[in-house]
Amino acid sequence: MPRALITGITGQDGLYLSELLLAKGYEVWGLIRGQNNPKLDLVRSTVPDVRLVTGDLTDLSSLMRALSASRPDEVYNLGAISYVAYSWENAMVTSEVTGKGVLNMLEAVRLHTLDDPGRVRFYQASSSEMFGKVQEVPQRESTLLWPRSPYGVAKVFGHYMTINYRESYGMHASSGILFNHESPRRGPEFVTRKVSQAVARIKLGLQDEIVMGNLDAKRDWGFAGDYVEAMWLMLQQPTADDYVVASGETHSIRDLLDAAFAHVGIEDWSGLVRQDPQFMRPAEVELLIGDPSKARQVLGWKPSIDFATLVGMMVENDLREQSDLVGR
Ligand code: NDP
Ligand code: GDR
Repeated sequence: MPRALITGITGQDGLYLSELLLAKGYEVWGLIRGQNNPKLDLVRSTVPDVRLVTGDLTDLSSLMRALSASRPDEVYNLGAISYVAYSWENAMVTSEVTGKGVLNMLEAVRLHTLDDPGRVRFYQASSSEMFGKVQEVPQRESTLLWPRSPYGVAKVFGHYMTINYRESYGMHASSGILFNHESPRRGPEFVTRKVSQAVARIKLGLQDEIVMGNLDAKRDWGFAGDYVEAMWLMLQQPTADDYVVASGETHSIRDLLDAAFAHVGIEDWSGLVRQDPQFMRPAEVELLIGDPSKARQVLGWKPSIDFATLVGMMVENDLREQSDLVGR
């Protein structure tokens, strides 16, 4: 039975990846920071077979202990401070966790596998936020990186450290440059879930309006369940490499609002959405659209869920959740 250790098990991707690996017959271990985390209830109820081990990406010794306890064949490093807007207010801690945390995990794996550096395969959760200011459209593996947030800068550090450990020590370390991926499990601070929740509440008469930031930014959105499959595929390749994972389509925040409101039968949402500077970012990533040809050709990966279906799925889920909350 292959074994995997996942950091970021309580996040959106951690849950989907756990389900995927358990279904494939893996013994799955998840790194958690402590027991007082409300998101742990969801992990315990959704994937009760996942074994939990305590550790923190800022603490190398805890990562070494987690590796000794789980003895993994594959490590998926999904843990990070992942909310871009927050990263300006907390640039130092974002650098420590999202940036230097990757180095800690790589170093822990290196020390754990001195006898055979390729023995443990490593996945790093890199991000389309690394592309930042538009240099090329669509963005691909070779596109120049120009991050626009402390989060993006930290991800660039982690990305190049992963490449460096591969080249320096012969580690099987791959980096997935994933574009935005969403689901009903997305955190409510991210724009898709914020919109799906608010649209459901407006439809149910529980809320009057949504207060938003920049409506002109464009993102390449896909379904998280599809994207974790690409992570796994990367670690099944004979050699480690870097891959863009994206849908190849882009939509603005306005398109997102159109799709979400249309799903509940509202065509004109102009009176229901207000913009407020508090949700504008000091520097914006204006346009993301990825070219997933390499992932398609080498990994045989392609997304199964399109933008409209994704938004519909999220709004439906929030209609159910919000109705249940009111019914209680
Ligand atoms: P989430 O924000 O949902 O989850 C982040 C996870 O990181 C949580 O489990 C959190 O644990 C954990 N974490 C935070 N700080 C630490 C720490 N100091 N030590 C260990 N773990 C920590 O992210 P997603 O699931 O959406 O994303 C997974 C990864 O992929 C992240 O690295 C993200 O940056 C990256 N990514 C995501 C994309 C997306 O569109 N979703 C796109 C591209 C990259 P806790 O519950 O304890 O806070
Ligand atoms: P992003 O996701 O920054 O792309 O990072 P987010 O959903 O937060 O923002 C997407 C775009 O929407 C605009 N926006 C708003 N965003 C939020 N959160 N709230 C608002 O009210 C709002 N109004 C407009 C933003 O300005 C932005 O342009 C996500 C994270 O998952 C990262 O961890 C990951 O690396 C990248 O996706 C790829």
